[in-house]
Amino acid sequence: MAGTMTEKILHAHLVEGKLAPGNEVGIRIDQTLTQDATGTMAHLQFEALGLSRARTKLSVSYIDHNTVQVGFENADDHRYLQDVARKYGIRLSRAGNGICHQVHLERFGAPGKTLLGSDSHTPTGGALGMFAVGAGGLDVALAMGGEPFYLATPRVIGIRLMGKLPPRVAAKDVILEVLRLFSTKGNVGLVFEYFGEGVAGLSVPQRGTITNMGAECGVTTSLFPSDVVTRDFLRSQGRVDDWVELSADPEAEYERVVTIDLSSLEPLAAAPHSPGNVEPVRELKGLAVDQVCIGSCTNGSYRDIATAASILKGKTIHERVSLIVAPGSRQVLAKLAHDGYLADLVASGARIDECACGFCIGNSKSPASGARSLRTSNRNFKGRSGTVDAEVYLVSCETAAASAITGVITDPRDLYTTAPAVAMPKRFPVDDGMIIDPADLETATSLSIRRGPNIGDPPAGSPWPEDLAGSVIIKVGDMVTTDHIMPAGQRMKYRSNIARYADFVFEPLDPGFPERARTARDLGRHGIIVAGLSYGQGSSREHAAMCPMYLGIRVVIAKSIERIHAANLVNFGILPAIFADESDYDSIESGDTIEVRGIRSLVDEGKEYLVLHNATRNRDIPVKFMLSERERMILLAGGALNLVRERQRAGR
Ligand code: MIC
Ligand code: SF4
Repeated sequence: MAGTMTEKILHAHLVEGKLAPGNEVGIRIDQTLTQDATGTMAHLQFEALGLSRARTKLSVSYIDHNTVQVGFENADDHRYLQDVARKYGIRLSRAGNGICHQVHLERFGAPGKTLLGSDSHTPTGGALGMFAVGAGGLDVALAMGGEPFYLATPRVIGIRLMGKLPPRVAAKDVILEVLRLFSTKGNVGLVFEYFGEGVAGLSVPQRGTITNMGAECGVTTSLFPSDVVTRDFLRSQGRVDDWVELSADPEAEYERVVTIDLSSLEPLAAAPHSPGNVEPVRELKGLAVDQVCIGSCTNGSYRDIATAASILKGKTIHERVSLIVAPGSRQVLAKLAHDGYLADLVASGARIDECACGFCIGNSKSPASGARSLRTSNRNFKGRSGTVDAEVYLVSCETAAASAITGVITDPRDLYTTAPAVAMPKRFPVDDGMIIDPADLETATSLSIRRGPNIGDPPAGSPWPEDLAGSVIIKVGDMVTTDHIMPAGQRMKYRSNIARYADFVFEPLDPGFPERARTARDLGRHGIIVAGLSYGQGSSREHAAMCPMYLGIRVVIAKSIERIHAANLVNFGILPAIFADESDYDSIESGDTIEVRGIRSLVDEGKEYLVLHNATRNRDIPVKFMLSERERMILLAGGALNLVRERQRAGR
């Protein structure tokens, strides 16, 4: 049968269920990746499984997020991750080696393989034709333990690329165009597959920019075919043996095909405060710029930074602008230094930052109050930069560098006429000296693991009650992201200390939430969160479910919930319920008392609807939830870890 790339890869990795759109299937995971901010908890959960070794073909633990190290907490996490990796057969990419997605593309990703990562931008790997998916840390821990990864069979959208990008128009503008077409909501359960004659003109890093930011549309993943461009990239990394050719069959059936003519694109920007808020740069021209940040997993490749450097060459940045440049990996930095681009950047006045997430996650380089910051990263949610009233615009490296020179938002086509030609190197300086190999099995058994005082056990959930006696603790609006639920930035150092991190749940929206939730919990009430459309978009951080669980939350009722977050809620014993009638959102308020008799039995029986009784307003509110049998069991056990342990005790 003619198939899409998604069908081919899923078919080759299927271990449970039947591939049919929407149907839950279990797939074998070849590779996993974790990063330190989600990875410490993921590895604590992996340890809780009681295995002696990771069971994947390849698992890599990256240290790239929390590298600011104010206080001992981050360094303690790094040391813990290093010890755990050595003992359990996991490779460890040390702090300084680069951002997980960039390094994984360079050193490990391979066409046709499955990759599960505890980071929402794991789909970057789709640039190499791999099926790369982001998930919560617990799902990654289970995959490391050899368990299948479960997902609803995605529906595949074909994106046909025609033509060639005009000079000074970038891959970033392609994905911003995709975001303009698809927006950041309503794309749950979809995969984007790129095909068409325009694909051949895009290098692997350019493809990576596009697959990376598919995450902002909320799709499960995005894929490019594996072609000669892929082969040449792998060859330049000394890994040509990892190449296989892979593409969709010509007669493959897509749910829908959208055509983008690359030659008709122009520089675009995502204006504050959503990646979906896309406008042409020419319409923003002249707005004063205070900060420019170039780098991140979206635009941290050699090609990206070298392009910016060639625009900046021989110029000094505008006196209003602070320019930060963070190369995506140590390999990128080494190559920039070798080819002279680093010197051009330094001469222009750029502040060279570590090869890490840095500015992107808001734990450093926050802009001034009310400042306008142009960034080449992928998210501009309000406050994510670390400054609540900053205005962040997401742009290409070309637009960022041009604007750093002029001090105002600048269409790069107005600043320079000849496009800087950065050729893809035939050979990158390959040096895996900052990747630590695990110990052999025999040595591993005697190794101990050092844990700092900030590292606590994963919290245990309690089994579901028969009757729900609930209180609405908060009601939020549309498009509430996991950055709003569980802020990163300076709070991120508590990722491995749930009792402390829970003090900051909903901090950007309502700092009183944790206390109200605790009070309700201590009175024996079940906490409820009410939300609008697309709840939980953005980061994969499972803490946005784990910490609410810790505070006694049992149900989220929303107009819609994003894929990774919905899976995380189930993993931590929280029911993700959807209003059967969206207008009921208006008949429930914070503080309302919600009751359901026999809710446990209803879920257990496989019901997909239930009626919540709002006792405060004497109204019934029907909600629906689509849970597989596996998910129902997880929920009733009070979380996935409880279920796995129950099974282990029962010897299953
Ligand atoms: C992000 O870009 O929001 C992060 C930080 O990389 C997260 C992971 C995390 O919260 O640790 C993500 O994208 O999943
Ligand atoms: Fe790191 Fe930013 Fe990429 Fe997240 S989006 S992995 S914080 S660079």
